[in-house]
Amino acid sequence: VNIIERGRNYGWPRVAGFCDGNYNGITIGGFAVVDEQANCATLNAKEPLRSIFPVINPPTTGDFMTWPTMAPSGTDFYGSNAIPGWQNSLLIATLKSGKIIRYKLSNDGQSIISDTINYFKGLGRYRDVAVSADGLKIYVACDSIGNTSGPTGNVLTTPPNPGSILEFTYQSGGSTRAINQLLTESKVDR
Ligand SMILES: [Ca+2]
Repeated sequence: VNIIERGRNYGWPRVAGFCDGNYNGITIGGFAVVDEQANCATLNAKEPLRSIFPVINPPTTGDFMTWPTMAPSGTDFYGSNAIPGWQNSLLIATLKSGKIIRYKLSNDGQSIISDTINYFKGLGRYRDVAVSADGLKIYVACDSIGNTSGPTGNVLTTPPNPGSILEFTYQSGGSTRAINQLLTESKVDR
């Protein structure tokens, strides 16, 4: 999670997360990261507010589930005051162990002031998240296939709710639950 600034570089695939060297010697996105700190300097890379979570000692082999990053995908901003405590939050969909992550932002939106808060956790691959105009419903687009674009592609397992939009409705005083599968398409745009 980062703040876009003109003229800065955001690193991938020469930098993963912070400029901490944790991917030195690892190939990511088809690019061999020899010296992450040097890449940061060369690129004028801007370090993130939060990194979701490339590990300190990433594995060089193995299937995608051994890679601890949550594989963030689509995001939306929650600006409503409909759900208590949620106003001014960033919502992020993740592809691996599907979940919606919420980060509470500072009033000026320049920093994250919460831990990584998880919702709707399941086995689906969540491609995108959107909020209804009244702030009471959260919509989640699910991937239609399990395949990935990285070196660990060719996952043949079909994820739950393939090609569907899930609707979650906030109920005051209760918990959020998936109550409707609104529509099923042959494929959600990737
Ligand atoms: Ca790093």
